[in-house]
Amino acid sequence: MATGKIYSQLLSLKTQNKSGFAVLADPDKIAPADMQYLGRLCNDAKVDYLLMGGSLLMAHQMELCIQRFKSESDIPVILFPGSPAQVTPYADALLYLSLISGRNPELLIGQHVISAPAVKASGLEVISTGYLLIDGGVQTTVSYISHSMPIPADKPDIALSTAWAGELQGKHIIYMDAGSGARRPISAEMITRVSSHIEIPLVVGGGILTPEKVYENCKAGANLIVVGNAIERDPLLIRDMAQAAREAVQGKVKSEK
Ligand code: 1GP
Repeated sequence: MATGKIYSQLLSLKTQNKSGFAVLADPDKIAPADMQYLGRLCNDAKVDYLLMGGSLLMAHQMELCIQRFKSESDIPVILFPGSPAQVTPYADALLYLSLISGRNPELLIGQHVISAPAVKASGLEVISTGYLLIDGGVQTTVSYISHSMPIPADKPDIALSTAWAGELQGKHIIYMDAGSGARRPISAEMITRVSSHIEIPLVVGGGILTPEKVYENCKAGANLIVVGNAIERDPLLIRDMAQAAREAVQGKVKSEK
């Protein structure tokens, strides 16, 4: 039963045609010492969530990173785990990902069985997530690691059918990801096709580099935009990107009048 605080916020973004903005931090790429600075930047920009996770987790610094961030910020931390080893009660919520665009049973159910006891014991808000990998023009780490083929970028109907299947199975949200470092982010056309036909919130990420693209994706129907790489390169983008997500909402309201 999905009744947690963060899920309620995401649902109300969906029902009000609004969008939020989340920063993705990969503990393999950011030093715990930089998490306080990131926390202050996220506070100033009024970012909605910090997502934490990575495909590899070589550095084993996830908990320290979360603690440092939380020492500066009350912004909720949501785990976006690359493996069950990344589940930690230090966060607020967990995207319980099922890679429904792939056909790898380990990522559809196997890893979930392994991680279920730890997830139940964690006390985290669990957000069951239908995760769709979309072709971003380059083989991404997640596609390689997951042994799964992404959905072709020019097949919005396959994305929609997959999202519908996730919704019918009871997933709480759909997350469409072109993969970190994607050369081509997900098209506005695909976002609109999926968003306008599902009742649950839609998260979009992968290869988003500019506030303009954030704005376009929000207008197209994304309820939460996730950006990692571009912000690692230029943390000062956070402010304009978060603002673009908020402004896109006003654009929608205006165009509806
Ligand atoms: C989150 O994988 C994305 O969905 C993040 O992608 O690092 O390319 O922003 P970027």
